[in-house]
Amino acid sequence: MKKFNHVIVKRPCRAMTEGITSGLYPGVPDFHLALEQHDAYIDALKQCGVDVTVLEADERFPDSCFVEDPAVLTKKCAIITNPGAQSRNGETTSIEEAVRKFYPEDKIEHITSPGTLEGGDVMMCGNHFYVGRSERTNKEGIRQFASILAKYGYTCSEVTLEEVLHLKTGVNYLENNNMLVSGEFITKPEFETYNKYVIPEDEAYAANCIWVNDTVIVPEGYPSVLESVRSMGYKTITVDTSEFRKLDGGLSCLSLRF
Ligand code: CIR
Repeated sequence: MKKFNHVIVKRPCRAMTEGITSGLYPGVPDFHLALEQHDAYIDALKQCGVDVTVLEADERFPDSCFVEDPAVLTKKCAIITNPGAQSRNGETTSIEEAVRKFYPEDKIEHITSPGTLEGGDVMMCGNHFYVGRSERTNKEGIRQFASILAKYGYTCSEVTLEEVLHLKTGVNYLENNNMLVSGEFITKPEFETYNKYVIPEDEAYAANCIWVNDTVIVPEGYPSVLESVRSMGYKTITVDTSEFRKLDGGLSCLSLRF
């Protein structure tokens, strides 16, 4: 099934060494290795049949390669978010410029203060969107998001989270009713009706895989997740994300797929 035609990514900047980190995966990112890993990520996406728009690095924003957070792109509209992380808030300007090439002006919506929302907290399952209420995404942000989505015929519901940065740090939808769940998301009632694949604790990082047109990109180094995803019948590609992981970034954070 071809669902996505376009992808936007942004090159990592040298300042990524000062990006936000919880310290869960220790170490300072190696910028040159990050660039190589980013190249491989772009290659993997191209193999999934999408065109890839590559935005230039922006040294003003250390975390700006994680383009998933400043926007949510749907079939019918683009929503420019209002990132809850102060140091990331200005990332929206250049993302909006990029998004304008794909969406008409009247289909570009905004989350505004005091609402905050980051795209990593948004998981699209068909026409329904789950939104994590996190340290980055607040109640007012979710209220605005839901009312924007309603205009376009989409529905939305809130998921509480306590243990992880963003919703998609711990749960990801692979289409065909298949969902990868880890940690606090394993027992959430809202995911009961999906075919849940439980991620072992020692491979928790790999809950963040991405489905792109029937191929699933899996982070390198997580054999049991890779095997589970293959057993679901998907073609897989692995990409090493070790340098982004040091900043709590996963595969989904590195692109906007639409
Ligand atoms: C941050 O803390 O904002 C970045 N270091 C990582 C962002 C990861 N993005 C995502 O999960 N969508």
